[in-house]
Amino acid sequence: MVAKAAEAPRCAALVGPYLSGKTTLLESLLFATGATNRKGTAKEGNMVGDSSAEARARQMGVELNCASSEYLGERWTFLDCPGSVELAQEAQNALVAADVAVVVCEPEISRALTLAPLLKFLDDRKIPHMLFVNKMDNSSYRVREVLEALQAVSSRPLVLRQVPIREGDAVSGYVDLVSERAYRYKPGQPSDLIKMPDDAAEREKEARTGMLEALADFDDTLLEQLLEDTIPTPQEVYAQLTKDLAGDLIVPVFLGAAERDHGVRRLLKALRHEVPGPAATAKRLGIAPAAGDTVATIIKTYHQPHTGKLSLARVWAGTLQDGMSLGGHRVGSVNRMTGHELAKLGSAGLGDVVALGRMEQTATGQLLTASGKPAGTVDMPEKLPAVFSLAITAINRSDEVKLSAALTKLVEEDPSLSIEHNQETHELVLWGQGEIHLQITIDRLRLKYSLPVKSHRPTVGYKETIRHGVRQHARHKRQSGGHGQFGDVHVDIKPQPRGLGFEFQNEVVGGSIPRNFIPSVEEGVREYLVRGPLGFPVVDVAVALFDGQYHAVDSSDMAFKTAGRMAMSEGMPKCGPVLLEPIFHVQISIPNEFTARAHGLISGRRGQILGFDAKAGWPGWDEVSAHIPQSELHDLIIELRSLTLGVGTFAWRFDHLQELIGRLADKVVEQRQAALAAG
Ligand SMILES: Nc1nc2c(ncn2[C@@H]2O[C@H](COP(=O)(O)OP(=O)(O)OP(=O)(O)O)[C@@H](O)[C@H]2O)c(=O)[nH]1
Ligand SMILES: [Mg+2]
Repeated sequence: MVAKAAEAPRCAALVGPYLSGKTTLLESLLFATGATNRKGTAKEGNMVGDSSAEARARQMGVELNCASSEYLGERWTFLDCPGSVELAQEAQNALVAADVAVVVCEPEISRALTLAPLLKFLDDRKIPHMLFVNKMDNSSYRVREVLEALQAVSSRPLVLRQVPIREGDAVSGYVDLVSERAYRYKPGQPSDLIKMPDDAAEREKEARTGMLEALADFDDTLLEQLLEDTIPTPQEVYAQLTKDLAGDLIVPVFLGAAERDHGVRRLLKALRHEVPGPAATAKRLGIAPAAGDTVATIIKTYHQPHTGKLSLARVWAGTLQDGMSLGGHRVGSVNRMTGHELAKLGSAGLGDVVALGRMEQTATGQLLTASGKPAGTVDMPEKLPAVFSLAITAINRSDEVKLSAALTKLVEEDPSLSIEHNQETHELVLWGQGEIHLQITIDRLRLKYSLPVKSHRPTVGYKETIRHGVRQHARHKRQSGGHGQFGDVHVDIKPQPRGLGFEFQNEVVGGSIPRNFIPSVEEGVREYLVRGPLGFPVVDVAVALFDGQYHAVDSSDMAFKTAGRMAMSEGMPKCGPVLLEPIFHVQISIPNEFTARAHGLISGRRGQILGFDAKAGWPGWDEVSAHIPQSELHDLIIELRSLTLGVGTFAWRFDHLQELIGRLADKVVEQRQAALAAG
């Protein structure tokens, strides 16, 4: 074979479902390429990835781990992404900058569906990707069955590249379907070439034919060769595989066990020979650098206690250097990142993934150039809509200002997190992708920023209104020393149709109250409405001021405001106050095998199903729309995920307020009264 010219540094994102073995695979890749000389394990908590306290405590990936290594003279950056559905934004952002995605999954038929959203994301964006079926050391299924289950969730043909060699129950090696060579795994070392075992030969032939037929669908020459029974050369097959991967026409499938280093060197070889380089990726993304310009995208922002802000960037053109200006801001430093460790590089070029120090003004998703001229736009994944929330309060009151600053940093690191200062409930609410997502955030506040917080379920936005009206008279009169206070009002309080809000009308005739005092009456009325007889903000009420009296000396704005408020607090309890609960429009999205369960979930939460339909662009998925009370939404995502292998999700918006009566309403009012009494 002709020696191949070294490629520019390439980047592979390791993605896939929760706990499929991505971080273990990274550990094995770093070991196999000589970047480390000792392998850590998930159990011991000493892998290069997952080094933060939050990750160790949970034995799961909580953020993007970046590490780089050299394999046969070529530089690779691996972006090990967390697999939890609650941290999907992290993986999506990383995938945009990668030349290839290695989708790590388990040989477990019942969980194949968990790959569906990820594979769809990759295919929608035509990101070249391969599957690495991990944990083959511990599988009770045949590869063919696993492949069938996986094919059901992939819109692109899966092309098996290896068949396993089994000795007893254990997988001891593999046959490569292009070279038709058999290998026996050797822990920590390259596999041994062995003679093709007899019992593998037949499976090999059949699988190889399947592979060639899949490729022939995209190449007429290969199709002719197959029809004429001509055997294509390995070079021809590799060339076709490379072309089809780059175009996201096929998904090659490799087998292995990262924990035992099985299949990891084979995977590395495929990466080396078949993955497109950064120039091709830039072109796919629509990045068009001006001649001589330096162009980079920010794929992740970190705030580290010792190093400050770090912007992880992929270079698409030119050279990045310490101290230069990028996007109008000074690059503090150019570093290589390995887990949480940084090494000063000074400069980086096409394809490199580097951590840029102290670029305070830059944000994840930005495409920056040295010249400041645009180089196209990178279509970053949309911010994932929030589906879970918690209200938080600093345990130490004096921490409140610091808390705001820390949360700003956490949101910069994690775009799927957001903060709301709720004006009505006066709560500070964290919004995110699930309970684990927010607990990780709360851990970070405590561990990274020394800010312990308490969290609780956010208050539901109950309101109240009235059923019927009343005419109410109120007089505020006080005689104390010099100036007295005098205000006298007659108001007509009436319910309004739902959604019309509050209305104030001045119907005073003949000057029984001078004009200039009228706004004060309205002010007093509005002040009252913040908390009605049941304890909640009052809506959909009309108040008409139709009569009153005043005193030439003692009347004042203050006195009329007080009279207005008094009229309301005396009148409103007589108007049949009733609780209103917020009802949300919710659109649940699930694979259609779970549609019946979604219906059950909705009725179990006092919801009303409005209809369901096939989800546009998602073959095999449904969308169920419903009205569900806000008080039932808090943990909806938790139950929905547990019913749907984690893939179900929903979108929501406020729809309307609806009367709530009976035991549920009594309980809500009781709790509110108790909370108000407790201050
Ligand atoms: N039997 C077996 N177990 C493995 C293998 N690779 C990983 N594991 C185990 O799978 C578990 C998860 O491994 P990780 O590497 O942390 O998985 P991950 O995909 O990075 O997890 P997240 O980042 O949290 O999604 C650990 O208990 C590993 O020991 C393998 O090849 N065989
Ligand atoms: Mg991981």
